[in-house]
Amino acid sequence: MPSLLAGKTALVSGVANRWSIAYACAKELARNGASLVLTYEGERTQPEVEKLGAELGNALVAQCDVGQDASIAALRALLEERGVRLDAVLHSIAFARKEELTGKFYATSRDGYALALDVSAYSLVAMCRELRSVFAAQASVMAMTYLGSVRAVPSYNVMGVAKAALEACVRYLAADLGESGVRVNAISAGPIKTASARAVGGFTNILGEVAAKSPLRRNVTQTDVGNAAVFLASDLSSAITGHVLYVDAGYNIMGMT
Ligand code: 0WD
Repeated sequence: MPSLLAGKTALVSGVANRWSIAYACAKELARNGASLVLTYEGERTQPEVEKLGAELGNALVAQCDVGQDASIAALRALLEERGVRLDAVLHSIAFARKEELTGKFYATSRDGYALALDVSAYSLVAMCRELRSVFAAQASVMAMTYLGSVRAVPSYNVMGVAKAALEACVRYLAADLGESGVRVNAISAGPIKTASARAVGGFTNILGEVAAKSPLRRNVTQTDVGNAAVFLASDLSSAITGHVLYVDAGYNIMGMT
């Protein structure tokens, strides 16, 4: 079988543990021939990410707190020093305070709103700006989003607003970076039980709704999303940019069921 990503290097952010969507993406990217750079937020996640990085074939593991420009710049310096050029970059990071992910959206605090948008959306802009100098020609940047960006999903609240901003950032970045051959896309994944997802109030109901009402009558797996990441990282998607690719068993197309 020809390796779709042979000779390419992919940086994957947002691996926290084995259930992280980013971990499945890293696994599928590696299985299709990519060399990996995995980033972790801080000391809390470092040991697990180092362990998973070793399992995935000696990935280069580095710290990057996307809430800090200096941390992203330090990552760039490390990549420059090692002579690493990035053919693919996956942003798989989001954060909102747990109390903002339940109850009424209008209860969102000013600083909770700013924090959610900073970590979950602005960070993609900062990553693209700071890492641009280590992008390979025709690099593919991908960000993980969710339907709550375009529909009001109970409890998703401020994270829906952050995902709307993230998707808009994808379009503006695609417009900016296209002239250098760089593509920027989002994957809108269906709900998957991960540590972050469990913070959303009533998450089990969301899973049940998709299983019952999506055209394919099932939920998606981390591997479904990983396969889409392989496609977007590969030359098979060479003319696709600024796009939101739904990997949700078709749930987003449904009106009344
Ligand atoms: O249903 C789901 N799980 C969906 C998730 C459906 C559709 C989209 N997504 C999105 C999320 O919003 C996020 O953008 O996919 C992305 C990955 O989410 P995940 O795999 O569900 O969540 P998780 O395994 O918790 O990984 C997210 C990680 C954080 O994990 P913890 O559990 O430690 O909060 O994002 C990382 C962190 O490791 N993260 C950061 N990394 C660097 N700098 C930062 C930061 N400032 N903040 C959080």
